[in-house]
This record gives sequence, structure tokens and C-alpha cells, in this order.
Amino acid sequence: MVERLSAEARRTALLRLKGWSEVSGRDAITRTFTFRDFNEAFGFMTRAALVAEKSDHHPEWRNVYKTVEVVLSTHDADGVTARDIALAEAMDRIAGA
Ligand code: H2B
Repeated sequence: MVERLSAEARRTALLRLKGWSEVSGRDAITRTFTFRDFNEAFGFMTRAALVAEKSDHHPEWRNVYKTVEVVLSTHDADGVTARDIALAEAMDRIAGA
């Protein structure tokens, strides 16, 4: 079982993750990615899904045309853990951010 990050550790991690912020009222982080078109947005989701499945850590996300709204939280820990930070970093890399 992974441990939830302390508020301090989460803040430090978020300083490195540009574009990501805390979800209000919930221990989770969020970022909305905007691409040029649906094709790019879905390509991002496809590649991120492979990373998620391989690491057995899955996003909550919503796609509307060229935007992908992502919320990351570790359900087993009921909060943000190092797994969410690692997936956020992988998503940023995939998006070329
Ligand atoms: N994804 C996320 N975001 N949080 C989890 O706690 C989680 C997961 N747990 N993916 C995994 C799957 C768990 O349910 C399986 C059984 O390993």
C-alpha cells in the first residue's frame, strides 16, 4: 500500500509540475491538456493509457474534442501518492509539455 503524500510533499511536487493544481474539496490533482485537434488528444490518451495500464495506476479523465481533463488520485490510499506524481510526469512527457 502506498502512502498519501503530506500536504507539504504534495505542494513541493506541484511546484515542479506546471499546469497541475490541487482539486478543491478532494485529495487529488488535476490538469486540463489542450491539443490541436481530437486526433492529438486521443493519441495522447492512447499513449497515456498504455503507461497507466503498465504501472497499474489509472487516471480519471474526460475528453471533449481537443481537451483532456485529467484528475489523479490513488483510490486505494484515498489521496495523492507518489504514483500520481509519476503518472502526471509521464503525461506531461507524452504531451510534450
Ligand atoms: N488507479 C488509481 N488511480 N488508484 C488506485 O488505487 C488503483 C488504480 N488501484 N488502478 C489499482 C488499479 C488496483 O485497483 C488494482 C487491483 O491493482
